[in-house]
Amino acid sequence: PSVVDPTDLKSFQDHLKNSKRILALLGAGLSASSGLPTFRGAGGLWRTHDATELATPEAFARDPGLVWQFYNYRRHMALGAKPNPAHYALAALAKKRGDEFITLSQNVDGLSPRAGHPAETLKLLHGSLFDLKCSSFFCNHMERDNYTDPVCPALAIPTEPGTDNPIDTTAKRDLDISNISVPLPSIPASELPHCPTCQTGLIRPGVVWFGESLPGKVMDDVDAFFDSGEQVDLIMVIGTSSKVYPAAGYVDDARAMGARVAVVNMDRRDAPKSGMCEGDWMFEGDAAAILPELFR
Ligand code: BJW
Repeated sequence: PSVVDPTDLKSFQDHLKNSKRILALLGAGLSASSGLPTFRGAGGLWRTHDATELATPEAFARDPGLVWQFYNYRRHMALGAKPNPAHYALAALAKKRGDEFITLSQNVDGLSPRAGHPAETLKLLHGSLFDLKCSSFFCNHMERDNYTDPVCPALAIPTEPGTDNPIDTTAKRDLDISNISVPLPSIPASELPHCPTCQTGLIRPGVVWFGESLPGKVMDDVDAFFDSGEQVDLIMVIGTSSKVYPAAGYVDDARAMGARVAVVNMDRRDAPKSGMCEGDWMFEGDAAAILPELFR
């Protein structure tokens, strides 16, 4: 492409209009202005824990009550949050462009579906907070769209008297699981939800933790998009730090098929790993303000 200003709205809009195969890769920054914290950087802590350290099978095996408190809290916050203008702008674009456009979302908060994003072209790479599955290796139990809050009575979140505001216990409890000398407030496994199918396994959130495979059907759909061999015209990388694979790798896959890259992020240092190339765009700021402009 000829030399373009990486912040030029018009050249992006022209390219979007002329693009036939388009991808969007979404991350937690998309939902930041809906009030949901991101994983890394400011807001990346839950109580005293690094959020990414709780998103592992090892953390769940060690202390399922702690991990469930984290996910139950996130379910509660996501249910109370509303999709923002960025979710709606993407949903409208998806409706308009049909199967020319697929959205690969790392988000588990349910806000894109609630904004009306068509399910057929929304690929939830990391599952959903509202899917529940059995943690037993031998059991396939899975329940979709469970919005029970709290997920079980033992996980009820204390609220400020007379309000629905969850009490912020950050300062009041030290829950550092990496330091066993700190007494842990624990919820015994017997009080957590158990699998109705096998009766023995603990129920866990239907999200993808580190070291786990992404959902098979989702991977098949994404592979089919890339393996068709057809040119990809554009990938939009929105509100993600591009640090987690395989999601972050889709940018290079799209580039290899001819795509130009448009990044929307509060922080320009979080450009994809392959860096910025000639012809790419970088729109720095809040996705909720930028996307409605980009898709106007
Ligand atoms: C705004 C904003 C605003 C803020 N507007 N922007 C290749 C190389 C190296 C390692 C690996 C590799 N392949 C696989 C791995 C291992 C691992 C991995 O990637 N590790 C890296 C950390 C190095 N990957 C996996 O384990 C994956 N599984 C896998 O590959 O299976 C095969 C396999 C198995 C075993 C061995 C090897 C291979 C699974 C990854 C699952 C990730 N799960 C989580 C938790 C999901 C459940 C939950 O929600 O709790 O997914 S971790 C967490 O990170 C979550 C997110 O989806 C994901 C990405 O984070 P995201 O969305 O980018 O958020 P942030 O916070 O990082 O960034 C927010 C951004 O928004 C920032 O840039 C802000 O600036 C910006 N922002 N406000 C616009 N208003």
